[in-house]
Amino acid sequence: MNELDDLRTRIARILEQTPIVDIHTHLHSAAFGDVLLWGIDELLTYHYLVAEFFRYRPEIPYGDFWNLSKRQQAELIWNTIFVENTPISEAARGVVTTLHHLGLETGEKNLDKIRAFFAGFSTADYIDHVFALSNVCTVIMTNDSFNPSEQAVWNGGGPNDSRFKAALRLDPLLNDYANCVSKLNEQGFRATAELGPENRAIVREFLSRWIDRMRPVYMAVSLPPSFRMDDGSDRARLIGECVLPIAREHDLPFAMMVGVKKRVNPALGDAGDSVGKADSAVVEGLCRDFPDVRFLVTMLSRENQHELCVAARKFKNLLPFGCWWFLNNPSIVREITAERLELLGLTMIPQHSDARVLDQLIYKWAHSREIIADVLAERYFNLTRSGWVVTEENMRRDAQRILGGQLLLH
Ligand code: FIX
Ligand code: ZN
Repeated sequence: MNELDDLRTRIARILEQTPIVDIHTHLHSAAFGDVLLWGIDELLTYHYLVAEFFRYRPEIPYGDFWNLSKRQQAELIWNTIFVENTPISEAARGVVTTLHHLGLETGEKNLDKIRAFFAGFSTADYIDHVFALSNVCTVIMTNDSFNPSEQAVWNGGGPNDSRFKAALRLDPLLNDYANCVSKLNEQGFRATAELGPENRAIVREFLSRWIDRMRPVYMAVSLPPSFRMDDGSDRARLIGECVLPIAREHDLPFAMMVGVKKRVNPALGDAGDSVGKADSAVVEGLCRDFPDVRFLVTMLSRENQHELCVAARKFKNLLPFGCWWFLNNPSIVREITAERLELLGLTMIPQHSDARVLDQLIYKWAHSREIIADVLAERYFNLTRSGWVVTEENMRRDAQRILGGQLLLH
């Protein structure tokens, strides 16, 4: 085995042994009940696979598919992508990786036999099993303060599972304020459509109230490619005069996920969102104008990645994270991780899973650890060729920094 292969083997083992803090997921603890998705039928009906299914079966009307039960949808997707074709896409391979890591015989094509395996677990036991298999120690949820079922859990004391931490997600408030006013009123906040000084104070109070209740790791919002702060929009005013002052007051990072075009094909539901190149100057402007706020930023367009790295070199309060959504594919994760290490060293968070189904922690982190290990090995190898000594302890420290939450969780 040559030196690079040896390094790759060693760093891969270290990454496997490094407990992951997964900084963006759509997972919820068991306290949230059915909101937590897990098992083979949920894996197969993941919206990534729904989009791919319709490419194999374009003759099926969207409505006919959506009228099927979840089990029937899963059977259709299983037969189409996994039996009649080869599960070669990243989302499809992910299901195979997951079944393999769970110890199932991936040659088994009988879906009911696979279902029987999952039927043997309680939700609580399966959470423990998946966290152990994936070596994820903490997941940060996506929490919607306007969702009645979420409100019930938070009003009842919260997730009561330290592995699940909150993120206060602000999409309805920031991206559709006009339709959010009534929801604010329902919670006792006498907001109105006009964003005058009094109303902005009410929104700040709303944010503080939910921060006190959720104790979130950060506040977050997804933003379109057209996102601007100088367009006089409700969103710009709410971010500049409510969210960022509150972020400063509570010393909370603000996570901006920039570049999503919502529902370009509404018939696909969650699978109907797309991507567009955003203006990274807007991110730079916010980092410049709010130097005492920490910004977590991920951008959806591959074309924005290099600019985001350069922006992070200019602003120490900018922390790039993850290879989001359509970027979470080995060929692109490799490219992005390499340019981040080259431009930012260890001052970035290379990945998050965005898992919507608990079991996805297994494959998303197995696939990402493999790529990150490859790229890190090359960086270490280049150092050793110049006589630098890279010890196991160094590699463990570095892995902890970029994957163990050191950059985010104090
Ligand atoms: O805005 C988001 O958090 C996105 O990650 C989701 O809306 C998206 O559907 C997703 O799960 C991508 O992986
Ligand atoms: Zn997400």
